[in-house]
Amino acid sequence: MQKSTRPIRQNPVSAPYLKRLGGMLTAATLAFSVGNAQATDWDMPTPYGDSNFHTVNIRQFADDVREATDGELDITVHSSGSLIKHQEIKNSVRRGLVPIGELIMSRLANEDPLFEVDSVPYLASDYDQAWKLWQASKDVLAQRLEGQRLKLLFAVPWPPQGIYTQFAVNTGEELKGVKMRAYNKSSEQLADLLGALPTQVEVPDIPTAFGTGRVDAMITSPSTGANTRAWDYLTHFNHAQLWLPKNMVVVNAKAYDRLSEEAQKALKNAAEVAEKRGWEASKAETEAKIKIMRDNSIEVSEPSPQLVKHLQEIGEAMTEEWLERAGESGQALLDAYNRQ
Ligand code: PCA
Repeated sequence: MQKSTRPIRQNPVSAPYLKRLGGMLTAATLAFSVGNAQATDWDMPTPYGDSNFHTVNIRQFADDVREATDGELDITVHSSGSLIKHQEIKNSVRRGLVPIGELIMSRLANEDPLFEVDSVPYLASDYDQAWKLWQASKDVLAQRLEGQRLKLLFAVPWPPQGIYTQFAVNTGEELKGVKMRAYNKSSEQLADLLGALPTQVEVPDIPTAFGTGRVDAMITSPSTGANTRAWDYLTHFNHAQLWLPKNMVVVNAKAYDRLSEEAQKALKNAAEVAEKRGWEASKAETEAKIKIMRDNSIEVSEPSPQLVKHLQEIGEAMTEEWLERAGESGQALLDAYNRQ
């Protein structure tokens, strides 16, 4: 575990507590009472780094909760998989090892294809469509998580996914045999269908994976490209806009139930605000990070018509294959999306 980023409290008795308790008590009883007040510390792991906009957003979320509860609920964010590795975050929250955590939704694809719906190529590849898909899917996803005693608090998309390479890509054929970094089932499947060689690599491990030659291309957003300094090992970004995968924040239901009603309310309010703020930040992030890449000499291009056609064909095949796996609930979700 890395050192905690929790701010050091100079005085265990914060000003709001003092105000609430009034001047009736002596300092000694005050310290004692506050020690017994229902102050709750929550550790919150996320796989992503400090400079990432998702991490900035959840830190703000933690600050909002702390402020709204007068310190009653104090969430400490642990970034870059430092507390718990990405693959363990969901189960750690489920088992109560940590009360809250953030992870990419599509990581749960293997346990339930519905969690992968936001990563089907070209099903929802701009923010409007992604928002509609989220509206159509959030209740059913929340229900599935509830079955595991998890509460889905909010979700925020990454910018549209594209392809980073060490050469200009004109057709899909050129990606054959390329060692492609992937991060979920869909990116792996897409790479496979292109004839590339997929390898799963978590974001904090990207520079090493390129440095050691384990990969020589990657599927990700302008955001992660810029955060991992893609220009150190790549030259081209194809803004293919394949899909917008979402991160979600989940809470252990028992830990949630143990909170006071006010703290539960504060948590829900802060989640709602964080979701809105996160979607806006994500939109702004796309252009801002593309500019940073250009400034660092990455050649950014739109996909050629041949590449679009190739990727769309793969997308159709993947949608069909996804529907087969997702069955009736998958069809119901797509119908709800199409009605939005
Ligand atoms: N960044 C994360 C998920 C999607 C994205 O844009 C990653 O590359 O793993």
